[in-house]
Amino acid sequence: METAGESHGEALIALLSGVPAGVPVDLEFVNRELWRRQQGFGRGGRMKIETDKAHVLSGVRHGKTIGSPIAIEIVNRDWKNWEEKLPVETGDPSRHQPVESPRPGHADLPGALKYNFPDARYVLERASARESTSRVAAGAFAKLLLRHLGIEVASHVIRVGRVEMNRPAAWEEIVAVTRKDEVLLSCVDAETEARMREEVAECARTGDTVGGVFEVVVHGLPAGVGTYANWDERLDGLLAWAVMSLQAVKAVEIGRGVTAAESFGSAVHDAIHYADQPSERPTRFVRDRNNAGGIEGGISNGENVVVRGYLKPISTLRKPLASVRFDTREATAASYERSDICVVPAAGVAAEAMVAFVIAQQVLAKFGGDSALELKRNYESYLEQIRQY
Ligand code: EPS
Repeated sequence: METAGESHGEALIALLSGVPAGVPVDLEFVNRELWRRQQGFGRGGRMKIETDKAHVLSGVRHGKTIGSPIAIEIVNRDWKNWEEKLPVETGDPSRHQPVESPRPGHADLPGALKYNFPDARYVLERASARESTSRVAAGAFAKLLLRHLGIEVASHVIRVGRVEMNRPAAWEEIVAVTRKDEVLLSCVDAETEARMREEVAECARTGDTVGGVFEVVVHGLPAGVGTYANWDERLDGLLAWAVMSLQAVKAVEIGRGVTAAESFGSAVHDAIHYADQPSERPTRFVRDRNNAGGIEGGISNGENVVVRGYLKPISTLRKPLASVRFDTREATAASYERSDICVVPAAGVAAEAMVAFVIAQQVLAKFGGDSALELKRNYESYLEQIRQY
């Protein structure tokens, strides 16, 4: 997957190769994923301007993938306000809009130093989480491929600032959250969500921002995807990399990885049983809990894969921290530009896309196939193999 585009440029681009031919493409689904990424209590004014829509330029015909690279364009409606400020050609320098003092926590300062920019405008444009729009568009195609095999990916929010959801969420509850037509903080528990809203509302009042934790769950992935054989093929490592690469994610946890470090082995590892009866799962080896988050030894074990992302608070503060002017070196407040207050639900949607992308890549590496038909045949033959094991 490759992405291109600036936050206030003409459009965002996603390019995805390697999707087999014949995967049914539901554009309404792709656009709903983009819509989901734009939602949440605590998003800023930009989301009122944009209505992100996938304009598929290649790789899909008559409602199915054709095996060719898929190119997607998402137009920035805000571009009309930026054409003169951020032209492709030199334009009128008096119309340009420099970012004059770097925001602590953002890419502004290291980016300006690295690329030798006089201010942080170009840094902001590409480091912005608006880039995750392209990932969500490409990730929607990964989800469509996985759905063809009966594998689903969803997310929910388990913490906003100081407010934590302290009960486990059932898969059906998480799916119900993703289907809502009004997105607040994507918490499965209404009472906890109300307290999360209060946390965000307080930031709106004080000019502050707040982070949190989202949880992505993969349902229906069979045992055997990923491997311990090489360090760079471990499924947990690949997922951690993909989710950590999202803007503002500062830690990634697989299953109960964080609390496992402070517990005894007997309280952490998930005992193995053999079920009396077959179920809809291919294997009768089962667990009564899933602290491992569906991955052991870098391989999926047939339980739900559970990946948590820890998000720092957005670094653009309406009441800015101390900074320094790029031009004069004088002390000043950090630049402020229209921003969000809380983006944990949106980050969860972007993380679903990244998780779906990694799982789809690993599924394709294991089962292969140039067409959806061939992929499914290979996949089902493997399911039969582990059913017979
Ligand atoms: C956006 C994410 C945020 C918003 C951006 C849209 O970007 P950043 O990571 O730079 O804080 O601020 O909106 C704007 C740049 C704007 O003009 O309001 C997103 O996820 O789409």
